Amino acid sequence: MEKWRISRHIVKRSSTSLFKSLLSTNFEKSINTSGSTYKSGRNCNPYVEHYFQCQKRHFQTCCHPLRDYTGNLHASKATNLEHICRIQYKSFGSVATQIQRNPSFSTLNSDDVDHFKKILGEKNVIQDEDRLLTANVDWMGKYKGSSKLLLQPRSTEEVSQILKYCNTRCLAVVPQGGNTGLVGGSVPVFDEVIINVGSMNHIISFDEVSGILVCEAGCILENLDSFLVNHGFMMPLDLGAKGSCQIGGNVSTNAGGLHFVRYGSLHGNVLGLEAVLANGTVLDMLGTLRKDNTGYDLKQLFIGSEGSLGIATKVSILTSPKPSSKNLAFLACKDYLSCQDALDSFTVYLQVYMPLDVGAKGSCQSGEMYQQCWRFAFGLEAVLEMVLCLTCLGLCAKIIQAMTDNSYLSGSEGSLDVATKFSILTSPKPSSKNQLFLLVKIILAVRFMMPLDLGAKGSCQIGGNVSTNAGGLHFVRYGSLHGNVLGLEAVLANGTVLDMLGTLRKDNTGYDLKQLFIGSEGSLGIATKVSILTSPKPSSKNLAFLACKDYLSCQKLLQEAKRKLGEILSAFEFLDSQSMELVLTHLEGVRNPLPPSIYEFYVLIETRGTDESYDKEKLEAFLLRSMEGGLIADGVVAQDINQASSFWRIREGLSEALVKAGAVYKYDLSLPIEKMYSIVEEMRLRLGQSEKVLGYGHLGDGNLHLNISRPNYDDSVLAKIEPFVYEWTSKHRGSISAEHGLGLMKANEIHYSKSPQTVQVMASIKKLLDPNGILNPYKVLPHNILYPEA
Ligand code: FAD
Ligand code: 2HG
Ligand code: ZN
Repeated sequence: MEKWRISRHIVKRSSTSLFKSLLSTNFEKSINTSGSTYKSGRNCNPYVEHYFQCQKRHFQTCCHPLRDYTGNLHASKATNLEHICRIQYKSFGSVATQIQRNPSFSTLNSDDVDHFKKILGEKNVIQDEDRLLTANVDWMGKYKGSSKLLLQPRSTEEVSQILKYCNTRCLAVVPQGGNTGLVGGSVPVFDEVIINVGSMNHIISFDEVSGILVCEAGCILENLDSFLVNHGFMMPLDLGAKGSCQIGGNVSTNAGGLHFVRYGSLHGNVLGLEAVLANGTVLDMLGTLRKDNTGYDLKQLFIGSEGSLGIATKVSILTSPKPSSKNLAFLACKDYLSCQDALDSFTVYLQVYMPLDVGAKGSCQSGEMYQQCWRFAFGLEAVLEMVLCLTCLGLCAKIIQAMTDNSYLSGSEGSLDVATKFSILTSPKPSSKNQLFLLVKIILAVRFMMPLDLGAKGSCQIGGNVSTNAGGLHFVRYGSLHGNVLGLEAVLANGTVLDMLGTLRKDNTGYDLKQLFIGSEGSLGIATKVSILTSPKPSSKNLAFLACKDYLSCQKLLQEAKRKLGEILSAFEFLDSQSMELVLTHLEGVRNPLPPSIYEFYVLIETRGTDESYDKEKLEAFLLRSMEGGLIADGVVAQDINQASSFWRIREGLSEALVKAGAVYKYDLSLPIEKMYSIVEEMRLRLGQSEKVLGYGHLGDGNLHLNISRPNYDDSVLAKIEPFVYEWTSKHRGSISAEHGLGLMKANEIHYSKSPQTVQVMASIKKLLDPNGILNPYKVLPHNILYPEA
């Protein structure tokens, strides 16, 4: 008999019966028919409600007595100073003796200080001893430098001027954020000039439709989260130091935090970055697009580079809608093996019987207790993840097919199947390695799936997917390959094999070089092995095929779907009437699901979850409300897998239909969602009635596929399309290649989406890795940069 403690009630029963009992009594769902709130659980606990209203956690550990260098030292200064010096002497002395100050660095002089005062003004050039002491010592009081100068720039331009000067004077610098780092990275080792961007703490913009936040690097994480709460969003990142750490510091250390298991790595969530290089060059990579495949994703190199490649000055980040329900369980186990077993069965239980977001509801009775539980950071969902190492790239198509579940639940896959899965997974632990292997294989076959799915899945290879950073149909749910590829093996132009084939979910040891290869289109090396994080296979899927009267309704529907369907929303695709007509004309066997009329727009909404009735209820409630609100003109929900496949065929078959129709001018654009369809309309006006202009794509990702279909290619038509389409996209801060890459077609157009400085750095990287330019020549980079003498 196990002892289970749930809040103040002590319940004694076996784990299985507890699960059953929770299932039957505690986790009943109820839909508030009067409107918007969905409640789930034992009861609506006032403490929990209070918690949601007043969420600030009080982490005493955040308030280091010495950290506030912008203000005065606290009263206990003397005691703390002693403490720090003592620790410093004990712990750091031995390390310091092993490091010699680089003699080529200059020593700060009064002319330098005067110069900085000219750039920053007197008050942002700090020489005050107390404030310097705080900035010289790390959060643990373990590492202490002896810098004589702290600089507080207020803009990117000031950071650039500082670095330009330091570079020419050969003055070493240390970038510093909230100084909460735990590896001695944020403080000087000797007399480096400290540059703290804490004064750059403005929110630049926030888009409530996409959830994209753009801010300066000195913003404190907790402040950003508080700002977002008022808009119904939250930061994807949460960590104990949030009251002090800065977003620039988070990005530079590629911080993981407490919700990594759910929201993933900053490599997936950071959409853009502005960074200043050592020589003062400002690299503007501050895109706000969910998808942008125009060349090397350089910002990825800076994520986790710990201030050694440049100073992050601005960040754009994808935030998440704030969940309306949260639960937390705090459990006791007698030994580590029990922890693993408990995790196994609990995970299976949660996955099979529970929608993910109702987790361990009922276990946590008060906001205070919730906070206490979190201190132990017990990652219940961790075992939901399974790393699949695909060593044979050619197998991708088959693996994607094998792993992509085709079962749309409509009664065809019932409780028997669920029960079977449950019994497989709760079988006693296998005693030999072989059995374990077998079990893992079963789990892979039954429970996991590729995060990527695209129309070309029958032919494309995983190496190609990674090299093009393919997006696909479920990007909205599973995110970018930058977040899902855990490891890569690549062969460089000179034959060197780069083994970056880790299978770790987290690895912050240096520059994440594999990120450079993701989306580099074969121009930096040949990908030979990939390890990829796969997702638990959903046991329930639903698909709705809807008609909307105008583009505005599609946008509003997306906004509502993100809010109301939350974590189960797995695809939001759209096509216009011209696209529908083309598919109906050129693809055999395709029928209009909503006859007899053709509507202006069609939207496909797919949900994926773990609880059939819950997911269905959620989708139906959402559809009903949207219909009543006039966002949906007509619609149908797939009743079985055949119907679902026939709906998907319409969307996925568009590329094929276009090829069958004749010549096609193809553009793959990322644009702010509200602007996305305007380019289609403008193109129609520009080309006139005789040309077929089609708009479709991944609305959920802000990714438009603009296609001009005609019987034959004609240069005079092309001249009307290009460069107009690129100029228009650039003017609206879009990307000229959202997910297909640049290839040969757009190599010379890269400047529409990347700054000249960024293209230069890309060219330097290309030269470093492929000095003779033998890999995929004439692609990706502009010809005048690759072959200046030609
Ligand atoms: P290839 O086409 O063979 O190569 C693409 C690029 O990657 C080339 O530059 C090549 O040199 C390089 N490359 C290939 N393999 C390697 C390797 N092992 N190492 C280094 N470089 C390599 N794309 C999307 O993003 N989303 C979609 O939804 C989508 N749907 C599609 C639907 C259809 C019907 C079709 C025909 C295409 C679609 N695509 C889509 C485009 C295409 O399928 C993707 O770009 C895919 O990722 C390419 O993979 P591949 O194996 O076919 O690569
Ligand atoms: C898709 O989303 C593919 O279907 C292909 O990316 C897009 O052919 C196209 O324009
Ligand atoms: Zn696409």
